[in-house]
Amino acid sequence: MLKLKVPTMTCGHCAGVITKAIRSVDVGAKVNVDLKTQTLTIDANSDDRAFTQALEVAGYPATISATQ
Ligand SMILES: [Cu+2]
Repeated sequence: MLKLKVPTMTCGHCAGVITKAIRSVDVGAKVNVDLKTQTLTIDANSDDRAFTQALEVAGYPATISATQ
């Protein structure tokens, strides 16, 4: 499980774009968005960097707050 902090994620539109970006890396990824804490939780088998890179490209730079 990967937990990301995405400071620019502020609304449902952002959440949709971000979810799409994550699924473009791993179509089977389980994505959970918490807008209140601007936190993204990803349950997938792909490389963490692949997700942060996809988010960067989508315009939502993220920082890794936890891996497990
Ligand atoms: Cu938004």
